[in-house]
Amino acid sequence: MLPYFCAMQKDTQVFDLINKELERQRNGIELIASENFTSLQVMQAMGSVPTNKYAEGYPGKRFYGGCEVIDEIETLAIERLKKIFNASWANVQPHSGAQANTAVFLACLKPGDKILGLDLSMGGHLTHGSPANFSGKNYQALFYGVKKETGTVDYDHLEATAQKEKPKMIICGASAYSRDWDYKRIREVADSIGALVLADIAHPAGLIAKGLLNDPFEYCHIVSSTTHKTLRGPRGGIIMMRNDFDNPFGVKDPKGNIRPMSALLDLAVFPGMQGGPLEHVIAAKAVAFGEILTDDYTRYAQQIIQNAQAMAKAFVSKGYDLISGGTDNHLMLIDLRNKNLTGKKAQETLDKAHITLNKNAVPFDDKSPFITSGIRVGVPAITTRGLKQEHMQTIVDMIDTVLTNAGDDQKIGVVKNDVHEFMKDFPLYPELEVKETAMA
Ligand code: DSN
Repeated sequence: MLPYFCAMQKDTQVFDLINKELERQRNGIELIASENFTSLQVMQAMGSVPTNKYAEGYPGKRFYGGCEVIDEIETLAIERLKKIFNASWANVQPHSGAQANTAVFLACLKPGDKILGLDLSMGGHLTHGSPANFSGKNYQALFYGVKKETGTVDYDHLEATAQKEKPKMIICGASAYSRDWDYKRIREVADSIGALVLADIAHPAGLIAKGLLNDPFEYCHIVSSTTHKTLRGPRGGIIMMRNDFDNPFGVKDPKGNIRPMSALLDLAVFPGMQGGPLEHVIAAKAVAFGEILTDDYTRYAQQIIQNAQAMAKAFVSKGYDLISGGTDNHLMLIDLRNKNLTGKKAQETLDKAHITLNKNAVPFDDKSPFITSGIRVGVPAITTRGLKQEHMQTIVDMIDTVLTNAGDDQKIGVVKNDVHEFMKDFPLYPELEVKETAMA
């Protein structure tokens, strides 16, 4: 024990709560599309000594001494990430996906420039221009949507808006969209007006990494992502490019020099909008990237798609209205209006049975974002736990029983017990012990 830690006892208050959270994760069925379970070694790296180190700057160019090992860690993370996506440049320092997008905007645009993204109410993301977010406050945000008849991106509308408004940047990517993207078409539109294309692949990144979805790097100038969704790493963000290029809009570095995009992006992350990087998280990112480069992860990504398709089919067979009729990726968006339920009610009722998902606006929703008409269901986390396509029907049956008996706590209680029994066959972190007291 170090001298100044002597007075400290183990903080049972906090660790009991952490144990309770472990039990919650173990017992339940986790269907939040943006969540996953990292490996133990990813968590070990996250809870490790690089958390003690300041390392402002980049490998070989730090503002602090003693960064030689940190440099090796960060370089390893960068090199592994570049290999995964066949990228030529990457920045692993963004603390989150929102930070990654903030840096891209800072590097590429001037305040007041026009951007064009998928409407949040149609499946887009806050950082793609929502008025509540920096992206909608500092930039002039325009939106495209999905077609009412098909639920798929309305590329004609995107193109018409782009031609009329001439945004400087077109953003593709979503947080609640179950179909693949036509990056080629978006790039053609962008080229016709001299715009940049940012692909935010936070959700499907793991599937893209393994070639199971279209490759955004072929057509999009810049690609951002989180690392904790399908990529199954620690919570964090990343920015990548396959080909570097000079910023076409004359954005300069702090010294007034025109620089390649890679340099401007690095400067935008630090010192532009972050200080010291979270090197313990970067170490955990490196571990996760190493896992993604394995064949085991390839099989995992393939299983995600098989599970999502089996689950979508099971929902459709029970009369659920899936936006776009199905899925190409890891998630599905369900309109519950034909079941006379709101998203809020569904989420809260399923929570009682320890089935966790989130309410979500559906395209052309008539309810507020706090109520919503839909739910978003994703399979990355249950796939990590080892569930296969043959288990998807069981889960949909349990969800359906809960939703069709929303007022019947006794029936929901029975499902909750079934959920616990079912998930015992898919142990989560068996290496971690839970104290009796925390299980009460
Ligand atoms: N909050 C994330 C999601 O659930 O998709 C997006 O940032």
